[in-house]
Amino acid sequence: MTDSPRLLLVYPATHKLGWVKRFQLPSLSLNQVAAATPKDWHVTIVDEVQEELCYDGDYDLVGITAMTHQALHAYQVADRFRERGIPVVLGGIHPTVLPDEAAAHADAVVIGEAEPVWAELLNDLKCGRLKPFYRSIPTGDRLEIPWARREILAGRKYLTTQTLQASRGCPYDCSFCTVTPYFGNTFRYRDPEDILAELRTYQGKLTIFLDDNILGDPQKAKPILAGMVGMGLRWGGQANLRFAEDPDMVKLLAASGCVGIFVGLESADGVHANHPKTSGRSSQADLIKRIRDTGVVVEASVIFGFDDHDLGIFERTVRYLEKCAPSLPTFHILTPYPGTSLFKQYQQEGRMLHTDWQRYDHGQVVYRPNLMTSDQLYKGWVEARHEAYGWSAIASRVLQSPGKTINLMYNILRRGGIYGRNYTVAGFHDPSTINPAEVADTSPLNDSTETRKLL
Ligand code: B12
Ligand code: SF4
Repeated sequence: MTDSPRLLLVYPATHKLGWVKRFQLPSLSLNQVAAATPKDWHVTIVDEVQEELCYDGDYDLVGITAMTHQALHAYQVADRFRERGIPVVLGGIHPTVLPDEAAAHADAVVIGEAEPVWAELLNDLKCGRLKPFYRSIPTGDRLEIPWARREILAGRKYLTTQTLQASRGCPYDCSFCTVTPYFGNTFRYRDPEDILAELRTYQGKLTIFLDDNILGDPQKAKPILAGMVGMGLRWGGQANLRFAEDPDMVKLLAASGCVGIFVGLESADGVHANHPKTSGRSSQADLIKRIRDTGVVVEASVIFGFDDHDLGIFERTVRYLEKCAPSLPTFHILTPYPGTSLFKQYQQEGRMLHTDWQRYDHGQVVYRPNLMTSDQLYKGWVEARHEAYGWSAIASRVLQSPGKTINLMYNILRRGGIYGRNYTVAGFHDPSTINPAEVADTSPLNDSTETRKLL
């Protein structure tokens, strides 16, 4: 290893994006790894969404991040560097939930958050005693992490490089979500002063909080929002709708410079509707209206495919969303990700169709739904999106919001994405390409020794 060792961090891309790539965010996952790297290392980040990855560079270590849909490509990238004798570390949500699988393509796997174990791993590498697994387990209610190294991204064309997290973890433990089992069942917040000090260094206005639920603990979120009042930032993030039960919180949200908030409604009706995380005393429609009326754009997400969803769910959801009138409705197909309790349940019931991870992206059906076929689920999702982004539905939503021009613009952009997508691309969604024999492939996943230790 040279005096100034060289680290390459890779964000794998699964498909090419056109001009839309200018509206993407850089990988905070990799930037936080960069920030946790001792200063004697030279760090390069390559984001395949934005640029070509060159495989013949001279590196002492390559680190690759992966969500589930990126995992197979991440393994290809890892294999190519390892063929050249360059050690590879895999980290991120997918290697965290399936570390044994990832270990077949890596010299080491980081299970969980990098910060507590990264310096030790780099030191072990220097000493030639790299271990196969480094595990960090979230504890306590404080989050102490270094500021992301945004200077590494200088000159790159992203929507903004001003992304950060105020908190990690979430106690709600939704059956379809990977966050609680792996990032902790409490909200761990950073010291508000540290967050505000970081925000004061920002040069531009647009800022995105990448927390799972930035307003999840209102007592902890309020000092952060109060400190942001007057900073002139325009920020977005995601949260659960419940915060809007408190009218003061909604006012503070708008005053702090929030321009858009993403909330999960989950389901228009049935078992997954009115989950305690989304609502309590007031209806979801009232809560959405309360936020929207302050001028903050509300993007509300629903999921299709829960076990109590029958064929009527698509129509009922579209009508329900007309009533709630979020600025932007978003539709997802239920995706049981590995590591979730839903995945385990469906696997035990023999309902997982395959483990082609590239298809685990909320836009394809990877399991057998209960009250409809997978094809009906897919078609219902396509049709609901088309209906919700028809011109009359857009007009009705936009007319109910202040900031009509900006709302119209967002809706037209989203409509372009929905109507412009070719849903018949071979292999994109074609249940006939799924080999039922692959169902058996899912069974060893729960036997992963590393996964068992983590759970
Ligand atoms: C920001 C975000 C995005 C951004 C990513 C932008 C970018 N360039 O990174 C965008 C909007 C593009 C996105 C898209 C999607 N996302 Co997303 N996203 C998130 C979110 C909210 C935060 C991720 C983040 O940046 N966290 C901050 C960093 C610092 O934390 P971190 O990623 O956990 O990284 C730490 C450790 O994991 C580890 N680590 C991570 N990588 C590496 C690498 C190495 C080498 C090492 C050592 C360590 C390490 O160290 C880091 C520091 O502690 C997470 C929720 C979550 N809690 O993870 C969902 C999440 C990752 N997304 C998810 C999903 C499903 C998606 C979509 C598929 C959803 C969809 N269809 O709309 C799409 C994929 C679109 C596509 N085709 O690419 C799921 C992933 C589930 C899974 N098993 O894969 C999550 C977990 C949300 C959830 N609640 O389930 N997402
Ligand atoms: S509230 Fe959101 S982040 Fe929390 S467990 Fe549920 S889906 Fe995941």
